[in-house]
Amino acid sequence: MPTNLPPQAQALWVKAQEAKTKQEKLELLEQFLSAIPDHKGTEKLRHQIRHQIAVLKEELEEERMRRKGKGVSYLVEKEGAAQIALIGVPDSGKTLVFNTLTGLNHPSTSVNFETQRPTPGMMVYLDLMFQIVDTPSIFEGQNRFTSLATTTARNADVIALVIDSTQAIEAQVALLTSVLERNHVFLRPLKAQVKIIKRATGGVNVMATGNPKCTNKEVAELLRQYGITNALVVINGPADLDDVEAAVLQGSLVKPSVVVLTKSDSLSSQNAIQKLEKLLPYSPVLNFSTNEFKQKFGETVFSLAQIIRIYTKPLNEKSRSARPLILKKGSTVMDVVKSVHSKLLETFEYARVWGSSVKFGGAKVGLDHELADGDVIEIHAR
Ligand SMILES: Nc1nc2c(ncn2[C@@H]2O[C@H](COP(=O)(O)OP(=O)(O)OP(=O)(O)O)[C@@H](O)[C@H]2O)c(=O)[nH]1
Ligand SMILES: [Mg+2]
Repeated sequence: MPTNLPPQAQALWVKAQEAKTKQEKLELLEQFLSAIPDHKGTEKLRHQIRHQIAVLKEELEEERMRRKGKGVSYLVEKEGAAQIALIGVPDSGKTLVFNTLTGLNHPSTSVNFETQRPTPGMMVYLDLMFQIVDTPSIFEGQNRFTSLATTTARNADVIALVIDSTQAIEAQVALLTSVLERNHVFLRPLKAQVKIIKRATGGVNVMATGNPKCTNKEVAELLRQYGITNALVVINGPADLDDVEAAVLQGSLVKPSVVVLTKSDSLSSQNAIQKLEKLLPYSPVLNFSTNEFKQKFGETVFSLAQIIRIYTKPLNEKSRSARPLILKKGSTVMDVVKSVHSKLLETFEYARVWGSSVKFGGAKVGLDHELADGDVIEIHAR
């Protein structure tokens, strides 16, 4: 059963989403929180809103400090082909892994809580760069370090769980996944996925596959209660109205992840790896203590980030660009044309492509041709 919020609470939530400033949003969320009825069905929602309030307060405090010229921003702006957050419990070896990948030399000793804020560095892989973000340790209870780490993870393209083989493995996995899930980040496909894409017009349309447990009419009605009158709702799997409401209120994310097993120089690592593969069936496990670690990490992250490299070749030139464009897997010629110049779409005639997406080098293709990693493209326009 959905949380059945009173109309007054729903109205406050809608207003909070439309707030122009963080301060305004904070005040509205506080009002929303006190308008949520206090019963078992709303427990998760109240917890989540309390967390949102805590994060907003933290961000406002940080902005105040920054204005005074103190402190720096904690949100690491994305650079490179993908951003990877390293998270783990105290002393699990995050900073040592970070140093190995980036070639930097940040303090990594047995002192607990050494890393105090998210810190970025770049890693070279093939002809592209990944941004690696080291984070403060995650530990039990609401605390500033854990919230800095989870905020970083929520923003990243790929999450790397750094697991210490000398500490209890189940407990580390349980803590990290529960903290992430509390922040609506999931490392596994959800049994039912609901995606809400807001639009300017067209009413509420529902596209459902896999026997949803609610009708289109109920979904449209629920969204209307939250002030959403135009949206495409994509439902996969046996979602009920609760799942739809969670998607409206929380924006759940499913993130690709990889496990890095540290401090496992010995042969006993096989045992730990098997355990981890069982606990986290969607995360490949890499052993930090092997010589191929860095190469393997690059390969794994490249594949998890679902990206492709496309090289452009100017007309009448023999060689392609040295640096690739980074695009999402499944991108087409149209995506390249748009990323080169927005006006180019109007004069586009055809493209020639060399690489694995075509049968022969220099094949002529149109805008909807799907490209593959490593393709070279030459654009012909009028
Ligand atoms: N032998 C060995 N030691 C490791 C390994 N990984 C980490 N260590 C050691 O474990 C200690 C802690 O490593 P850090 O990299 O500081 O761990 P952290 O997770 O960044 O810890 P905090 O930032 O303090 O939360 C250091 O003394 C490292 O040298 C490993 O794979 N093998
Ligand atoms: Mg550290």
